[in-house]
Amino acid sequence: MSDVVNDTKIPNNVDLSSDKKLQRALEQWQPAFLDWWMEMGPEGFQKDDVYLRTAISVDSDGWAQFDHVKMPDYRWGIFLADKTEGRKIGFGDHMGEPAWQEVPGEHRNSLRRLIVTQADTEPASVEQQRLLGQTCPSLYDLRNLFQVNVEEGRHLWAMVYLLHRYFGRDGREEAEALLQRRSGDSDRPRILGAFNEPCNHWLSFFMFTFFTDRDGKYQLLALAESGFDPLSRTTRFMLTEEAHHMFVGETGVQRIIDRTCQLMKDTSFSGDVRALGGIDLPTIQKHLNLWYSLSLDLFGGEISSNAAQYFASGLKGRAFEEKEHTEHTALDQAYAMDVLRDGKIAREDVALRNAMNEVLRDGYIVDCQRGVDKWNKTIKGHGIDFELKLPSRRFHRHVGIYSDVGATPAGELLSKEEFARRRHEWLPSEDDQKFIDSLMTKPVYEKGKFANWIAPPPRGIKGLSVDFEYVRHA
Ligand code: BYC
Ligand code: FE
Ligand code: FE
Repeated sequence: MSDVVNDTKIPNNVDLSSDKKLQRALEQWQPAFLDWWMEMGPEGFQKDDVYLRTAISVDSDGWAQFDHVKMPDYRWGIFLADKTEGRKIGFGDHMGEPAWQEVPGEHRNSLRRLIVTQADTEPASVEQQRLLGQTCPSLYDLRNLFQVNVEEGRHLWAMVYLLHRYFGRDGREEAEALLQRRSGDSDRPRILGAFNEPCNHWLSFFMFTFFTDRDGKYQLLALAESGFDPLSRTTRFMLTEEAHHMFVGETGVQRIIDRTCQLMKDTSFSGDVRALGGIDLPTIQKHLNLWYSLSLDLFGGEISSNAAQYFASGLKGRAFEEKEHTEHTALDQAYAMDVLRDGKIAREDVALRNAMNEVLRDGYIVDCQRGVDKWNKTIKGHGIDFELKLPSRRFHRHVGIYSDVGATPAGELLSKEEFARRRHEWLPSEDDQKFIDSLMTKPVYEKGKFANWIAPPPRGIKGLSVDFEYVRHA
């Protein structure tokens, strides 16, 4: 177990104090990070005491501490999972060689690009969510939002450490730039599409943490296989925190569904659940369609020479590369996928290495379906005849083969024009947005109280009761 230092400016288990130059550089980046947090982090809650989990080590049975803290005082630290002695590169052209402890010169640019892309999503999501506190449905949910936000901040720290430690001057410049781009800003946008989309109400927040944080899970799983050992170790620990983000999304949507179904069985229900202040199931389906399709884009093109090169070089593997695959070169193998030929769908074989984005997306889709099945169980449990469905992977795409055509949720191709015409059958309209905004105008700050459109959770955080004061709002 590597030693944890918690009493310095930057908590860490990477022996930061032994490298004074690095320590100074990171200590200089720290105030810039805090400035960014104050400007772009949760607006209106920086003085509140929030019951937060803080990572303090990578020990499986004691890695986190829970306490009320003010967010600007959160101890954002650098924690790498323990080193596996003698670890070897597990896939690609360098398979069997010792994992790299320093950046190999020939892979420097690719590696930096992967790390910067990963890093950029972390602050982006905080920016997207910065106003949500002002319409929170409860203190419990408010706390969960802030928990996700501070941990995305820590994920940024994890990547910035790699940039500073291993990429010299370029790395320091990239670390600066990470605090300068802004989600949704047309002049200096965040790198990936979904991270520039507005996430301005709680239904979107829960869909985002279910679908978009789950892309995070899969990308991190792929990077955890990396031959670049520090990247592997840091992403392995990030995955520990990620599980809670997806829990927030899955249970958040589930609780909205639960409440909607309750209202639909109320004696005053006359066919319009909106009239009773609930979110109707078709509107939930539309938001599912939106965030699922935006998140599918995050895996990149179906056929990608970048992905092939990342795999060949040993930089980015498949999820569970060691556990779930027996053959690790991915050479001389084909992956059959649907492609577009003359405007029609045709099945074609693609070299497996070039299909790595699609392979990762496949695993992601199966994982998403598991959650959707649980949501449907809730609906069924209420005896209501309605089923939520993941749309086809062709639906509403902006990256890859299907970005040039339109498609229905069932996957039938349409012209772009027809898609635009019918868009609001499948995706949230301005009216839907207005309706949701009208539900979520006021925050609920009373202990144990919940907005009308969401059911309370069955239990609180860390064994505490649901009516615990998770946020002491000044
Ligand atoms: N938006 O070869 P292609 C998370 C660009 S989420 C805009 O198909 P590649 C989190 C691409 O740059 C996880 N542009 O893609 C979640 C390329 O541009 P150039 C984040 C896009 O490179 C919630 C061109 O299209 N981690 O942690 O194989 C809250 C063709 O690209 C997009 C990572 O992403 C897009 N969506 O794969 C907080 C892991 N997609 O070169 C946090 C690191 C592609 O033609 N990144 N393009 O100019 C990667 O592994 C890869 O960069 C990607 C893209 C999978 C994203
Ligand atoms: Fe993250
Ligand atoms: Fe996350």
